[in-house]
Amino acid sequence: RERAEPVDVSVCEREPIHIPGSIQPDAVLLVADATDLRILAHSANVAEAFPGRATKLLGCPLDRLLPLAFVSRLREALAKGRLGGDQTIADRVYPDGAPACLAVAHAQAGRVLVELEGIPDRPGDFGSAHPSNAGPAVARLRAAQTVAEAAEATAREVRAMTGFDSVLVYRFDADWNGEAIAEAKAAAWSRSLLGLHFPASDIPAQARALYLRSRSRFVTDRDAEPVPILGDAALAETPVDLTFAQHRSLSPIHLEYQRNLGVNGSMSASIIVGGVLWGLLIGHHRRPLYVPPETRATASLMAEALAMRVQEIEGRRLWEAQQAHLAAEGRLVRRLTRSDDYVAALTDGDTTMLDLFEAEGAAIATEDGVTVIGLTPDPEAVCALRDWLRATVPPGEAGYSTHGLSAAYPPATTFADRASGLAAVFIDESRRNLLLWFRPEVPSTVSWGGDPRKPVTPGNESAPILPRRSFERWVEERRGFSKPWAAWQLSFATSLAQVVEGVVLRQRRTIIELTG
Ligand code: BLA
Repeated sequence: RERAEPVDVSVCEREPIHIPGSIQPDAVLLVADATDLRILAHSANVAEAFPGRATKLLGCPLDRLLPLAFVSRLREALAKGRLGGDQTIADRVYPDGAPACLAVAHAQAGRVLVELEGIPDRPGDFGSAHPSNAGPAVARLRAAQTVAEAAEATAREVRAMTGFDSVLVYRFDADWNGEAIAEAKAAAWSRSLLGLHFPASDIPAQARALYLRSRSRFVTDRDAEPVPILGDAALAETPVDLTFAQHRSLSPIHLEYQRNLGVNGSMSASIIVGGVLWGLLIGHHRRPLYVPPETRATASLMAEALAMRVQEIEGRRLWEAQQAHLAAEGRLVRRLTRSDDYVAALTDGDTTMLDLFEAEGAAIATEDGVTVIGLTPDPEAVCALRDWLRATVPPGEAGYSTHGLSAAYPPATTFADRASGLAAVFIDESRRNLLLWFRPEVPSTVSWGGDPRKPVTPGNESAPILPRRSFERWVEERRGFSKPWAAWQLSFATSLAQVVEGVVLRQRRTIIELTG
């Protein structure tokens, strides 16, 4: 059954996922005041790490529970301001009467959080992790020459290290939709998500913001009961911020999503390129999967290594494209400065405007009319477009660009095959002269993991909305779009227009001198 009115997806963005009030049961959490290191709160399962100490822990100094050496390192790091966010202090601790633990501490919002994770002794059902040396894995990643190869190599290496049934590289687009661009999976799992696109609401804005700060998440068992954090009244006022806690309970709405996907144990590690969340390295397991701390750290490092490789590959490609453009622009500028006819200088000869910006067509509009080269709309249609641009582009803006012209300018529907993409820059302040570049439509199909117009199903009393249940391939035909323009192409176009303006002014001055 479907609801008639659209569901408000912003509900998803309002869930405060950094303060869920609980952790996953793999760990015990102690929360202390960062000034006096007295315990303010702890997870309800505290007896697992400290048998017999479960009561009257509130107010107790941290060093009554944890080794002095650990606490003094902690104090020192705090004093030096070296315990924020993803800076941690870790050590093995051996509490009385309890199994050995790995203790990891970090500070957040005036509190110190110590997560104690039992050194694993788990039923075979959980599958074993296979930590491997990260060195060779990074070397294979470095050998990749394209983003696709790098993503592929990372997925393969991380699956081998962690034992997930499937590891995916998920890449965001400019609108925060995403695509699974690489997949390494167990042959026995027939379901493949490779090449599928997913709507932005599947990973809401606050989650993306959190993932930019905190780099990885692991869920051992989707169905495990979260362990509440207990504390005094002050805790209810300011709940413990778990942004950087490794064992933060994930959003129940997202866990429902995982259920619908058939995923139990999971991982996601942030791939951050140039300060922006570029994508996620995602692990899926059909059963619960415990991934030990060293392997978790290595998998997160692989996401960072991928990010660096992507930055190298994309940076180099960008540099090469810009060098080629600078050379072509240089030739055009030389002709411009030697010519009295700027339109001719840009539209005939060995190098023309068509050598810029991967355009198939270009035009120059002046007071006298338009000159077109390559694949363009008719000159009359370009004149009408010029008038529309003059009227529409806000004053003060240097130009206009789109890769879906007919949505903004319906008459463009008739020439979508020639000009679905438009980049236009004004030459002079009066806007009488302008340069235009066109790109043809690239009809495409986008395969979505479920109908992107219905990202949710109506909820119930406890949850206003729920994730969709179906991830069946849903194919969208996209018409009226060209390949998108890059931001640098627009700024190069603007600077070319400035050069032309200089030349046009010089021509006018010459004419005035000659006639005056
Ligand atoms: C989080 N959603 C996530 C995460 C992923 C996805 C990877 C990160 C958390 C994790 O480590 O598992 C989505 N998983 C995907 C996608 C693929 C995949 C796209 O494997 C494709 C290959 N999600 C919804 C709706 C809501 C929602 C409708 O679909 C809200 C109503 C919420 N998703 C949601 C929230 C989180 C999330 C709140 C944050 C979970 C957390 O970190 O607590």
